[in-house]
Amino acid sequence: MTRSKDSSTSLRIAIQKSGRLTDKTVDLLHGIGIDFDNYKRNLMVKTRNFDVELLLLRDDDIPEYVQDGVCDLGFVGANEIHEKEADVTVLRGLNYGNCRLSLAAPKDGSIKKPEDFAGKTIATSYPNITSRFFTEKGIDINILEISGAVEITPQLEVADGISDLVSTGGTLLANGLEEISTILESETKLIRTNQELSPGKQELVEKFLVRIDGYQQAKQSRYIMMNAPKEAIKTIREIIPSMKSPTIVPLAESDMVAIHTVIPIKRFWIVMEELKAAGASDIVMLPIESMIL
Ligand code: PRT
Ligand code: ZN
Repeated sequence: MTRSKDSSTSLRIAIQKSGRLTDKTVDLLHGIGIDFDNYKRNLMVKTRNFDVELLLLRDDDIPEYVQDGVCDLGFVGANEIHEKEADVTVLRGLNYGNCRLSLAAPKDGSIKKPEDFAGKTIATSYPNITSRFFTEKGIDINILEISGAVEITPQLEVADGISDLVSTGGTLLANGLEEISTILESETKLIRTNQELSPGKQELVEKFLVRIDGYQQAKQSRYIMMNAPKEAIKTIREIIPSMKSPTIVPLAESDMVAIHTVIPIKRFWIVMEELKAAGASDIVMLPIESMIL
């Protein structure tokens, strides 16, 4: 289904129509200033302020649509990219939709490691990834390919174990299964077609990436403000690994200053106690919309 080259000038982006990735992908697109609505009712949506059209698809179909150039970019889980063995380029990992494809078996059974699956039947919606895993280990298994409710197959005695996506592990637990081994770690990826893009489209891809990077960077950072005695500035600057030099503003009380800076969110919780010990007070942390470095 390869699209004839450059049949449109808009960048065509595939996203999941309705599922676990949809809300976060839509939030991300809105977050980088791409406006659209009615995506729940339509299969194709034009955006208002960026030369992009969105194609709303089942996640399973996204790798192939991007591979074939029907869509230029796509947002989809690494699990689907690997399962479809899609010939695409991963541009960014997006750190949502995180999960893992794992082998699991009945808790009270005899299967405790991958080798114990030899000669057994594994139910899965990921036959390719699962077969490759066992082939690489030289272990013969039988695959039962099913599209849903994989976790109940051992209870129904149609499979000895399963290979399925896990995030919290609650579903395995509820079905009397235990995780044996992780086959693949997954997150949502932004993928690009390997078909040639026109210079105009390539430029749009680059602009899109700048926005995504700004958004990602902002999500991981916080703007923090605090008051501190002047003599604590040196110590506080050593504690805060700020982006550039922090902003220091004098306060009405002549021996006090306000210090403003940007800090990785993970770091904030580590250094907060140190900041207080150094004399900082009234520490305020604010989310950042976007950050273009
Ligand atoms: O209709 P369409 O084909 O588009 O959607 P879908 O039903 O095939 O997929 P969907 O929306 O369920 O998942 C979309 C993507 O989300 C997956 O391809 C993964 O990349 C990602 N993802 C992240 C997950 C999970 N976490 C997840 N936990 N996909 C599925 N699950 C299921 C899993 O299959 C199992 O049934 O959740 C259950 C386990 O969850 P825990 O939390 O109990 O471990
Ligand atoms: Zn699917």
